[in-house]
Amino acid sequence: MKFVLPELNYKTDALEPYIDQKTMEIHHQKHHGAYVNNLNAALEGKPEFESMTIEELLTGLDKLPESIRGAVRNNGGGHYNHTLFWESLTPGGKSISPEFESKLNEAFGSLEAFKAAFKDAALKRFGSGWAWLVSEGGKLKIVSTPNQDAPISDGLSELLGLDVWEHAYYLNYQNRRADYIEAFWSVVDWSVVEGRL
Ligand code: MN3
Repeated sequence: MKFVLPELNYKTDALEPYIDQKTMEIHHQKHHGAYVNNLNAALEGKPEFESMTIEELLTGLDKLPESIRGAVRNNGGGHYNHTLFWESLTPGGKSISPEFESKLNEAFGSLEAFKAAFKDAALKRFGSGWAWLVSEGGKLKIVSTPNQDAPISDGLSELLGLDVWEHAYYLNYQNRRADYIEAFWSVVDWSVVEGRL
C-alpha cells in the first residue's frame, strides 16, 4: 500500500493565533510529507511489507528486517503520529463531554490536574518527541515518546498527542514550549479524542 499525505480538515490559517499558518504549511507539507515519502521509499519493492497497514507495521517492528526497521519506526511513526495530531485539532476547539471529563477526573483527580500532568510530560520530553494521553486496556495514562516513536508500538491506544518537536512551534513560540502547550488546549477537538476510546 502506497501511503499518502492526508489532507487537513481545515485551512492552514484556521488554527491561528494558537498555531500559525506558516508552521502549519511547513509542518504538514514538508515534515509530514517527508515522512510519507521516506516510508514509501523504504517499503518499495518489498511487497510483503508494502501490503501492510501502518498499524501492522508499527505493532510489528521487531518482525521487520533490520534494513528497514529504523526507517519504518521513524517515518512510519512520523506518518501515524502526525495523522492523529491533525485529526485532533479543530479551529476554536471542541469542548469536552461531561462523561469524558469524569473519566479524566477518575484517572488524574481533575481536568486541571490532567492538563498539568500532560504539560509536565510535554515539557520534560528532552529534545524531540511527543506527549500523549493513551488508553492501556481502558485505563487512561499520560506517556511521552522520543522522536517519532508511537505508543501503539508499546501496545497503547493513542487518544491525544502533542508534537513537541521544535518544528511544531519554533517559528511562532521560539524557545517558549510551555506557551505552545498552553495554546494547544484552545484547538483540541475533544469529540475526536473521546471517540478514540
Ligand atoms: Mn511534527
